Amino acid sequence: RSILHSELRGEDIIVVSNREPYIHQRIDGRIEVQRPASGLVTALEPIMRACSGTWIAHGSGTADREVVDRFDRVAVPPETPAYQIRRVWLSKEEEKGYYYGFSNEGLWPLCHIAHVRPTFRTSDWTQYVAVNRKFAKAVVSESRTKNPIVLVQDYHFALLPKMIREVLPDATIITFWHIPWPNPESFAICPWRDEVLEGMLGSSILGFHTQFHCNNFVDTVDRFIEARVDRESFTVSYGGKLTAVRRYPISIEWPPAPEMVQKPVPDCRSNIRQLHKLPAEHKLGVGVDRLDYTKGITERFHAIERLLELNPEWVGRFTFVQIAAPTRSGIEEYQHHESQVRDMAMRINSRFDSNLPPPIVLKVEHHEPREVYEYFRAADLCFVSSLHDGMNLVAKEFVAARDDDRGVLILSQFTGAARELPEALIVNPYDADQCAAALHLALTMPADEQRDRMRLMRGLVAEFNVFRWAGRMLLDAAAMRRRSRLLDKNG
Ligand code: ADQ
Repeated sequence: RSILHSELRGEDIIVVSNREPYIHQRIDGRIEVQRPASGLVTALEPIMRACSGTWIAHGSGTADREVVDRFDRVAVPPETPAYQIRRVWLSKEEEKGYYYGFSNEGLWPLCHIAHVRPTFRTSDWTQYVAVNRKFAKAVVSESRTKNPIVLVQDYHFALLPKMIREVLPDATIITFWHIPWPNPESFAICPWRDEVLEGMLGSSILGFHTQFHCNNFVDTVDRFIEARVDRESFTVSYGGKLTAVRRYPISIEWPPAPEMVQKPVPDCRSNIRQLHKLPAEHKLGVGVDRLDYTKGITERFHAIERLLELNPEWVGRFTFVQIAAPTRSGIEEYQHHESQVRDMAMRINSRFDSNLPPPIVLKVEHHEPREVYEYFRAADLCFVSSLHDGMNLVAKEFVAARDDDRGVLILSQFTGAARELPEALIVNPYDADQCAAALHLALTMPADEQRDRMRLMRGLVAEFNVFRWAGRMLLDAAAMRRRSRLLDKNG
């Protein structure tokens, strides 16, 4: 952190993300400030605090006139202001086309290949272009210099790098794509494929979680646009500008904030069991996800059903608590998915003896991070069964929560995290029998094997924590800037 501080002191740093790091909104007549639970905010906030930069984001929450006027620009964090939020307000039509439409009905399913067909509407695309332009204007007006460092976050802003580059040719633009990048054939169906690629190639550095996603991106560029791809240095040269394509696996804060792990594990175990009226020695599994079809929640439930069919000794002795945060509920596919998940939990529970504790407890609600950690600390196993996931922070959070070196992680092979945590029980979520076998193995795993696996995973998360993720990107950017200053000076 101190290296970052000295490298970046005095630099003009701007972050752009759809989601804001703090939400100011009126609740019962009073303005309240909330901090949304978001890995992205955790990752970038220490940098913003250190560099006093500007964070540009979509102003969400209930924005009445007073909120818009007073909090268009505001210094945060509220208790010790260190950097600025600059909000971009969107109309209902803009939000519908840019956020729900092209971002989440187009690019999200396109990049995840979770067998949900992407929907591409010209009207959504038009709003996506307009909103990217709106954010580009905000970046230009917020930059104090001609060569700011701009950190562009995610698939909501594929066009932004090029738009910024047109006005600020010397900016250092680091774009991080938090979701997977598919193979060229899959990406090719996007009607605005070339525009998206050209937009992203406005970046100086383009980051993905895994080398596999970097390879897919470079293959897609190579296939569809007139760019020079250098596979030795992993750079793309397009329109006289060079983009480095790099792997930066995201992570979580380490050590975890003290309040997350304050309550001793035995207390968490007994509290959560009492809360759900389960006997003291009852086995507990946990899943924590946004209620998103890419997270494989129905496949997870299917595996639990298969476990109980194949190993009936677990009926009434094992309960899986699924914490599912509602998400994107304005989109039909998500409403459909939510009812599918609810129906499946009910159907499975009704198959087994109703006098015994149920196999599945489904909680469709957001929880405070501290509550999530309490479940992690109380559980015998955590099951992450994403059908495709850029990284998956839940897997790393479970590991961070287990300072007792106990608990088993079952992890989908289709997450970025699986490449870093091979000591988890790695599964194919589409294979219910294999997942059921992993559940049984987890429930019967001896303590010393749990400890050996957990220690290796904790070592990895401790070393490659979120500060390293952000730090490596920024240090690469700083080196790039030093090099170009040197070249400028020496002609
Ligand atoms: P997400 O798809 O949102 O992130 P993930 O990485 O698992 O997925 O992060 C979810 C975060 O939300 C975690 O911090 C988790 O604890 C929290 N969360 C989930 N459900 C919750 C609930 N019910 N209540 C409270 N908190 C909850 C995207 C990509 C991922 C990538 C991240 C970061 O899809 O692949 O890992 O960005 O780059």
